[in-house]
Amino acid sequence: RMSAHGPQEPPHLPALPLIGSLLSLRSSHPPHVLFKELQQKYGQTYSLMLGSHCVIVVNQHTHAKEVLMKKGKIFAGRPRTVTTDVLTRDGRDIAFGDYSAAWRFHRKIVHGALCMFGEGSASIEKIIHAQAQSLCSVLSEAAAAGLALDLSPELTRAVTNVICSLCFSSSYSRGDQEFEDMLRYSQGIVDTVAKDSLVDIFPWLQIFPNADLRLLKQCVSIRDKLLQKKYDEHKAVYSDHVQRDLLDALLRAKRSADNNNTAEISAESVGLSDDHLLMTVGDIFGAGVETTTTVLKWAIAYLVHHPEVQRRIQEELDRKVLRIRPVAPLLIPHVALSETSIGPFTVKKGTRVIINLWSLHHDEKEWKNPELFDPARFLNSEGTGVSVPSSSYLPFGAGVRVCLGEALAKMELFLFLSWILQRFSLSVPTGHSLPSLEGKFGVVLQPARYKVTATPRAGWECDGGHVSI
Ligand code: HEM
Ligand code: PLO
Repeated sequence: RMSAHGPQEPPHLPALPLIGSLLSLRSSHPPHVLFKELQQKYGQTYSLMLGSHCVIVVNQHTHAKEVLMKKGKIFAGRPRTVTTDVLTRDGRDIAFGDYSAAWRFHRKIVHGALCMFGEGSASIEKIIHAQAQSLCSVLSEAAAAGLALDLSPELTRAVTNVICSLCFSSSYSRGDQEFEDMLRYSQGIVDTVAKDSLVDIFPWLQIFPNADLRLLKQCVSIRDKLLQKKYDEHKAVYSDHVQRDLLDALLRAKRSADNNNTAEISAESVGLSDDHLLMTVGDIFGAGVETTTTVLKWAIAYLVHHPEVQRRIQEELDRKVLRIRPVAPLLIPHVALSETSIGPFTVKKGTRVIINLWSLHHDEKEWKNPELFDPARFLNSEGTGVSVPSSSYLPFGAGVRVCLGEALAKMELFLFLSWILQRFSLSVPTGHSLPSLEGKFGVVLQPARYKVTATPRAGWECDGGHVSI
């Protein structure tokens, strides 16, 4: 498909006015799977119309890296959509906000705040340890009672408490009403947000229904009340001399911009309005909960399917699960900020680009037996260290829009899984079937609910949580 005749248009799905390429997108598969299949007919990089928007779909890693890394700044834009505008007060956040001075500034503050937790008594590692310990004691209780257990609520609480410590210096105990409310609104947001940019265009999900928008607005308003409460509490005790968490770091940046009220750096122009601060902390809180929890649930589902792997588990489990079930199979759509190209193909300004991570991670040319769960493919030939066997692997994206939580997420996945697997063997409860590995496509790819039996391993029978290290 390479051409010697200079720049050319990418292969295009048939399109009609108004409905765009809708007719070619009818399928019973979720979009990442359908986009992978369409390669057979249109090649690895092709374009289509979603309504009136031109979208390029990239299914291959060299083009993906050109978009994310080599031309990262050109493709750093984000589309504006009705639902993400509702969630983020018109894009005043990091993840769904367009490329701007405010976006750059907020990434910097978050990065700095997360680095601040590197060492010392409040270090991220210590916070995770404490949560892992309390998670394992809950598992012990269930194990002692011989119960089949849905790990989801306790995993979520452990992961939430880590990000809560980092954002707000707070945590939730079991049965906390605010925590229960958070779970409910967050699932409501996951089920509805970003559907209008992508999912609602697909006929089997119907045109984005009003009931969804109503639910989204309801959930966002509950979330905003929670964020506002944390914000007010922080403002009330704020001091320039102590920085406990991310929210303090954001407040400090705002104070110094407010004091330094020169024309160039007013609070609104660098994005330090109350709205911006709330939306940034909302992003980190939301991403901190939904992503890591989802990967842990996938990991455990696969380990229940593969007891032999469970026995052989070593380090860096995160990498291994992240290939087979990427949390964000289509990343977040990118937008070309100026006219450019991808490989031999011309790209007009304003074109949306979808990187299909699903295709990259299931590319038969790069991965032998892509649907096989085989963590050993990430080990070197001696089995002593980690090596990535293919460059078609980008679970956190890459370039200027790379995930901000990569280091945190890897630390959580490694510590939580190690703690659990050191102490327990996980298996299907008698009479239950194996967890489904299919996944429900949304802003994150979530596994269906399942139960497991946790059996304490030899030497850990007494009390899984209370150990000295
Ligand atoms: C963006 C993956 C955990 C914060 C992203 C993107 C991916 C991703 C694929 C989109 C990149 C793009 O659009 O090109 C993951 C995975 C995680 C994880 C697989 C867990 C296993 C986290 C955590 C945080 C976080 C724990 C919170 C600290 C963010 C933010 C963005 C982002 C703020 C938006 C960056 C931007 O648009 O500039 N992540 N993430 N993520 N992630 Fe994560
Ligand atoms: C999850 C539900 C929360 O209530 C709000 C929220 C904020 C940030 C989003 C996150 C949700 C889903 C996962 C996202 C994250 C920003 C980056 C991350 C989209 C919607 C990924 C994986 O790209």
